[in-house]
Amino acid sequence: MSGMMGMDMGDHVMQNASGMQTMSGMEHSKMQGMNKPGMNGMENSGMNMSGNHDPFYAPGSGLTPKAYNGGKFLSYTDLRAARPLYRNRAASRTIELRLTGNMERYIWSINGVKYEDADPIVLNYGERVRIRFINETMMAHPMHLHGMWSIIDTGQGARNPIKHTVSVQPGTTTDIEVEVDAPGQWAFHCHLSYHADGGMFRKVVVRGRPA
Ligand SMILES: [Cu+2]
Repeated sequence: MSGMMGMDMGDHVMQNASGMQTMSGMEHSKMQGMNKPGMNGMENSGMNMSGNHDPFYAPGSGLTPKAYNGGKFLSYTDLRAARPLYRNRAASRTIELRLTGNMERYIWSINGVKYEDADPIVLNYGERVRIRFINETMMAHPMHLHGMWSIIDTGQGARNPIKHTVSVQPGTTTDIEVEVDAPGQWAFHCHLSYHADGGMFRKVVVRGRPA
């Protein structure tokens, strides 16, 4: 993995994958424009102001699909809820989930901890939380939270798209929000079965219930 990471993603992400460096939330939010070699110089400036970069794919990674024959490649930025499912409100907190692993050793985890060693993620009934996926690996991870909807933040407020499973592309950061409206215990995992089985899996416990 270190070879691939060094080639395609640069030291910035590699350091994080090894757990040697902790970044602030603000720095994380800037990661999507910073994680390839050659981004340290002039070309970095204005990356997100150019208007034609899709934030759900790492710029310059070579991993953004292209549409041919005059077609348009669609992404989450093209989705829009037909009608709002929830009222639009701010999340009360952010839970950061780094999608971590090692492709050579085929180890998969969240925040560097595999399922069997991890504590459950505790949510409170009635709250709205933001979940920030930071994909530090070179694979896409389709993350599936059972029991509740994943609202992808594409900047459309109440019209943000609502999904069961959210694919987080390599080297990118993707924010979702969750209206915690389902008491009980839920699975939360990468939907590649061999990743889930390897440890990219969490139990979510929703405390409380409707009054
Ligand atoms: Cu995965």
